[in-house]
Amino acid sequence: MEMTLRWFGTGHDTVTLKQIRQIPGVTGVITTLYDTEPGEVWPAERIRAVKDEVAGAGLHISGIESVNVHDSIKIGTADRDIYIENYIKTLENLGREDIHLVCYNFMPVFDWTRTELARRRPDGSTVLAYTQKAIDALDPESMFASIKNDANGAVLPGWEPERMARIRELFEMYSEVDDEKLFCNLKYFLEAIMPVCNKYDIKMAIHPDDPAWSVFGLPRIIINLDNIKRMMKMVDDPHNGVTFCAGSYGTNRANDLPSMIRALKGRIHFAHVRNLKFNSDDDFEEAAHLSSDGSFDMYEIMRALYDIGFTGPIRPDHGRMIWDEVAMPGYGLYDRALGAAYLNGLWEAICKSQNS
Ligand SMILES: [Mn+2]
Repeated sequence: MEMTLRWFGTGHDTVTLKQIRQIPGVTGVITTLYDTEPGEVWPAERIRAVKDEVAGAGLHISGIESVNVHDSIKIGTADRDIYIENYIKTLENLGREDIHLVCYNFMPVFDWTRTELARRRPDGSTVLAYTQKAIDALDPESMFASIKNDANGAVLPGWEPERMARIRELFEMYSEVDDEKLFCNLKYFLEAIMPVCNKYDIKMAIHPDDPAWSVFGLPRIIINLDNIKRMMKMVDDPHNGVTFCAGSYGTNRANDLPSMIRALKGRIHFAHVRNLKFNSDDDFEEAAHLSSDGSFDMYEIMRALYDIGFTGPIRPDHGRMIWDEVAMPGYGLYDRALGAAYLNGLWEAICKSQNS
């Protein structure tokens, strides 16, 4: 595996490449062109510029998170082929720049959903949290308002104001889309992009829905092993794989994370590893990465990745806000650096105990 950190780009991230370069064991970044809209073609010169910037800091681009998929593709409207064509052009431009991993998601309307961005924990740190009660009591618009007020001035990925201004319209557009239709539209998209993925050896790594169940009545499909298997089988190509996000699949306690990892051998292209602490089945908060701070056995998760011979990029995921840092919720420097160091420590111990 290669340890990486997500980086949103100069002007969009409070964390600098220089800081990332100084986290021991981190050699790559997972980045994006944060100011592009879903459906746009990413210009080759902009990809090259960010690649050069990252290389200039002594790092490299290990993958893209995300190239977002336009709603027309997810909904399956008549104009979807235009946006698929644009997506293919973006993939070609990435492939020509020697970038071979793209994370994306197929979640309708919202990306990840949390009900609090700064829940205070006993040690004074603040974390992202989710409680089903809050979802049940809110409509999507008021939820957006509360998320926005909590975001330390940052624009959260998947919660861009332009999108949220259209939230009613988006819900209306998805009203005819159920799980089956969404699967169908995902298949159509994957079949269209696989030739270019094969040509440039680009691994597509779908990110799970977070939380891994329906929110506000919207369809959600990338939520458990059965559905991932269905997705991989319907377009059976090694480039059609997954981002194994422990914190997202782990929101559903029926998902056994280490055994899912073992079942997905060969098709996990990217891993997000983080811990959650459950207060009840429908209330959880994002703990420190350490096993003892949350509900997951992080050793067993890393061990499963080791056992399947995982060689792709891995990144610590959302961190707590600690040491008075002000940053995009979940994406500060300090706790993610601690997470990377901890995961690297687990990995070293697993490697040495296996080889001794
Ligand atoms: Mn994730």
